[in-house]
Amino acid sequence: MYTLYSMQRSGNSYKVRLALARLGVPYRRVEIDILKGESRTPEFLTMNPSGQVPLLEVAPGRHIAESNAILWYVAIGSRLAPEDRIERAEALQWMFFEQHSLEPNIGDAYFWLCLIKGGRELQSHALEDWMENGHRALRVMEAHLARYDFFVAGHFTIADIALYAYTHVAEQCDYDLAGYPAVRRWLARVEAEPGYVAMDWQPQDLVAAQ
Ligand SMILES: N[C@@H](CCC(=O)N[C@@H](CS)C(=O)NCC(=O)O)C(=O)O
Repeated sequence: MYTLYSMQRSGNSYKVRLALARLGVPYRRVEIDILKGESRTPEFLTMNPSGQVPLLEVAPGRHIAESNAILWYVAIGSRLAPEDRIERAEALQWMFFEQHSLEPNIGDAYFWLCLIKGGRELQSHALEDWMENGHRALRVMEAHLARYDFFVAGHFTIADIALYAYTHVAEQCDYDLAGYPAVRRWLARVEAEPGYVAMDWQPQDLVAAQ
């Protein structure tokens, strides 16, 4: 059985929980509180030198880091991971876009504005850039979703999961989605997918952090 090192309010961790729920794959979840430095202990760094969650143990001593790599690992062989050569490249294209255009802006805004007490004041110098660049990413998504129901392959895939994680919390951290009707319709489509779980959903077998 997989062991997932995850933090409940981490969007990157949520991607993996959402994929595993959709796939119906059972796993042990270890809650890691990054705010208490639990991803920076010597034990954790041995498993993931980046000191970040999510991290998936796929076999004893074999760990995969990076949320979008984990999505590929768990989804290959299912309808969530396109097999067609072009569609696979398109999924990768959107997942790289998520990591360089969406997550560093909306993800950082979410972290500092929603998870860190006093974060707004601490990061006031960065807010303007996060807003400008986050809206730029949302405009790219809006243009695509005005033409297509999902990002790739005409159906729900790991590209949607990757992009959903931080887009669905954007309004909690100052991004007004009123001007993105296609993005809002897509968020609702993702939420209507079978096996959908919300960010605060937890599997039963929680294991205490070591
Ligand atoms: N590119 C990585 C980013 C992972 C990441 O930023 N994780 C955050 C939580 S969302 C973390 O563990 N931060 C703790 C730290 O950097 O000390 C991914 O997609 O998994």
